[in-house]
Amino acid sequence: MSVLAYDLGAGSGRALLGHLNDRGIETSEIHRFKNEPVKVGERMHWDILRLHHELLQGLTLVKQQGEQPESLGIDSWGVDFGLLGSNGELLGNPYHYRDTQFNGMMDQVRQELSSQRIFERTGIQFLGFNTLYQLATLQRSGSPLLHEAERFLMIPDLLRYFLTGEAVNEFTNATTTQLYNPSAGQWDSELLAHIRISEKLFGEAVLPGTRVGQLRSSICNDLGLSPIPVIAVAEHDTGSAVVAVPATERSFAYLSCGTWSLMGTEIDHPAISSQSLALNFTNEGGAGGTFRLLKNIMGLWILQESMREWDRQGQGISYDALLAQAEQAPPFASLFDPDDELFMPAGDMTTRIRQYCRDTGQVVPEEQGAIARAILESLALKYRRVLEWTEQLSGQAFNGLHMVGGGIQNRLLCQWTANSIGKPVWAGPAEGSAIGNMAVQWIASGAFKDIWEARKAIRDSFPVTAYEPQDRSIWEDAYGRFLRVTASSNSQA
Ligand code: LRH
Repeated sequence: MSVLAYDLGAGSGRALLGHLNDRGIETSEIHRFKNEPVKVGERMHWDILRLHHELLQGLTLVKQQGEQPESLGIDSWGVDFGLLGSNGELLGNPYHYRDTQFNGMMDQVRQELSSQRIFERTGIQFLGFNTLYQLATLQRSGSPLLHEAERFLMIPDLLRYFLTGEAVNEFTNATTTQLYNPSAGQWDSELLAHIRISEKLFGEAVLPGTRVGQLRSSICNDLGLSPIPVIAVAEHDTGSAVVAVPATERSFAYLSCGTWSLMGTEIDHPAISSQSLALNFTNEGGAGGTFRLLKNIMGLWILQESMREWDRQGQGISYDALLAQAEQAPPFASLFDPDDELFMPAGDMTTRIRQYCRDTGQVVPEEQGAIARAILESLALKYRRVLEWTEQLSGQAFNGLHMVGGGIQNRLLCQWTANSIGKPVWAGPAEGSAIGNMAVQWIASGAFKDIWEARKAIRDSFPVTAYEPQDRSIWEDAYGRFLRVTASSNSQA
């Protein structure tokens, strides 16, 4: 029972084959490729055709290994999209959500419609790059794309369309747009009308696990493959990652840890309340009728951008060496709110960290190790804040935190997170999104009854590392300082 999962993250994309047999799930990486945005002038784009090429390359390698997967699925980050014209071809290269052209639009639309109204209709947190504000920007700046567009597809929908010829929207990603009304189970006419985007661009959003065509015959012929069914998985990568959380208890807290840190809990119905709005929590659609009550935290982006900056300056350092230096740097010298808007754009990250520390009267970190330490401690402390909010909003008390995603390879971050929250951290699996992607394919084929059966198989198949909290009183003190320093930071709650 092999399935193929494509998972496109910031930085890299991967094709993984998953085998399900009596011993459980085994995965093997077939293909790994770059997924780097391309800047043209001031605009930042997806290199979408290159990615399509890499997906085909993955299939070629699958074939060379003598495999014939029973199905395939694609997941990637939310909010970004492509538009098709009347001839069914892609119009332009999709924009990347970190493109600065979208800056400021969220405040404008919130003023016009009120936050309550948008939140009541969608349950989605306010992030300046949500599709709602991306589309409003294009409309208000007179983008010619919208004159021509006949169909709106999120990135995994689009890549799936390239593979199958079927243009179909998928539910988990649809909810990330802040244009989908989960109570009504459809795209929100009022919000679309307000930003003057035609409802005709949108199709019914199918649930994760829906079969949406098969690999085009031209691709099968070129590659010598038999037709492969294509499944709309939980195409939002966070949705896939949470499917892969190896929880035993029904109510659990998770942290999907990669470029972004997504922390929250799984719920059955959107929790749309004045408290969730005030804390800027979201209710994203998940697989198996679930929702994710969670909050975005800026995540390892800040560290990754710092490392890219050092590379550009010829001061590149390996991840392992950097973490070793961070461990040696003085503790809690410089704390900041990772979610301050200051840290959202790409570029001179270390300058901005130093500026924040200077402005808040703290030690200004100079060395690479000191900067890395400041980032990781600040993230761990922010995790505590958001975990407390998650408990408050959900009325649950969690006895530990599940961490999944590539960020768990950072053992320092896992340990410091346990120290900060004062509860155990259970880390694994690292390839959360790809494994959740596979799990939904196996649910679709009937190999698993539901996500709980899938989670049991994941628990039995992948190692989970437990981190017990240490140094509690030092971290308690640091948390008090963190709250004071970050009280006036410029973040969405
Ligand atoms: C994580 C993620 C997150 C979104 C962001 C754009 O990869 O999908 O859930 O908010 O990217």
